[in-house]
Amino acid sequence: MRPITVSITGAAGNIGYALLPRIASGAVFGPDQPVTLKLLEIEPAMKALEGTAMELYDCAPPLLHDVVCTSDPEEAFGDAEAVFLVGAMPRGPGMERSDLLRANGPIFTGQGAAIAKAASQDVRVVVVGNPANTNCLIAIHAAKKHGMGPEHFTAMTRLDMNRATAQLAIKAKTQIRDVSHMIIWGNHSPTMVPDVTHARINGMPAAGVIGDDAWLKDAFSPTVRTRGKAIIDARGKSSAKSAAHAAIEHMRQLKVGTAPGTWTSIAVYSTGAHYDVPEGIVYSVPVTCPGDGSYRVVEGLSCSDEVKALMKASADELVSEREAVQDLLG
Ligand code: NAX
Repeated sequence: MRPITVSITGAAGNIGYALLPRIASGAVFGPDQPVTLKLLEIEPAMKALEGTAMELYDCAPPLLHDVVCTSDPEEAFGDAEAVFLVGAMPRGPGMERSDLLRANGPIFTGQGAAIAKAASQDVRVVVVGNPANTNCLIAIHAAKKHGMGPEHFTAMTRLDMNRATAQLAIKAKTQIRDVSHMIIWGNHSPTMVPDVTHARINGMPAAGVIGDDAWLKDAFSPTVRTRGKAIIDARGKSSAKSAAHAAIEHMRQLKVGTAPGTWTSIAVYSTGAHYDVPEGIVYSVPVTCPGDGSYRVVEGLSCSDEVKALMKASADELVSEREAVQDLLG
C-alpha cells in the first residue's frame, strides 16, 4: 500500500514523544497503512529530535516507512496528508495569554503558508499548540493567501471532551464507553463550555442519570476547565499522553469518520451560520465526520440561556484574541 505522509511539528517535545510511536503503529490510519513521518523542529532541538527518531526506529513499528527530521517547514509539510501542529513556545512564568499569542502567532503564519505551498491538496491539519484556536486562525489566513481554504484546518478540543466524558462516567459509576454526546463549545481556554445538556449515559440524559445538579454546576465544569493545571500540579509536567491520544482521535475521526449517531467536538472556522458564533473565529462545536476529511456542524441543538451566555463569553474572548493578532492576519 502507498505510504501516507504525516507531518508533526514540535516532534521532540512532550506530546511529540507520546504521539509518534502511536501514529507509526497505525492508531490514526489503521493497521495496514504504512506511514512516512516528517518531523519539524527548531534548530536548537534538532539533536533531541534525532534522539526521538532513534527511539522511534527502536520501536520497530512495521508500518513505519520512513522518517524525515528537518527544521525546514516546506520540507516537513511536503506531500503531507495529515499535519499535527504541536510545536509552540510554552507559557513561561508571568506570561499572560496575550503574550503567548504574540510569541506563538508568527510560527503559525509561516507554517500555514508552508502547508498551503507544500502539502497535499487534501491535507487535514489539527492545531494543538496553544493558544490553539487563534493559532489555527492565523494558519488559516496564511494558507488562504496561497489558495488553501479554511476547511483544511481545525484546532483540538478533543482532550477537553475526553476529560468531560471520563468525569461523567466516574461520577455515574459507569463505564466510559456508556457515555456519549458530550459537547465542548468555544475556546480551548478557561472560557470553554463543557455542555452536558445533550450528553447521554447508556442512551439516557446524563444529567438525569447523575441526578446531582449542584455537582454538574459547581464541580464538573471547573474540573474539566482546570484539568490541565491539575495534571501539572500532580505530575510536575503538562499533559502529554492524553493530549497525544486526543490529537490521534481528532485526526482519526476526520479521516475515518465518526460512528453513526455520534459526534465529536472540534474547533472549526466559523462561517457565522451556526449557534450565533461570529464569522471568522475558530470555535469548538459538535461535528459529524463522514470520513473523507470533511466535517459537518451538528445543527439545531437546543441550548439553555445559561449555556448561550457562556458560549457568547467564549466567542467574545476569541474575537478579542483575533484583534490582538490582527496584524498577523493580513
Ligand atoms: P514541549 O515544550 O514539550 O514541546 C514543544 C516543542 O515544540 C519543543 O520541542 C519546541 O522545540 C518545539 N517548537 C517550538 N517552536 C517550534 C517551531 N516554530 N516549529 C517546530 N517546533 C517548534 O510542549 P508540549 O508539552 O509537547 O506541548 C506542545 C503544545 O501543546 C503547547 O503549546 C501546549 O500548550 C499545547 N497543548 C495543547 C492542548 C490542547 O488541548 N489543545 C493540551 C496539551 C498541551 O498543553
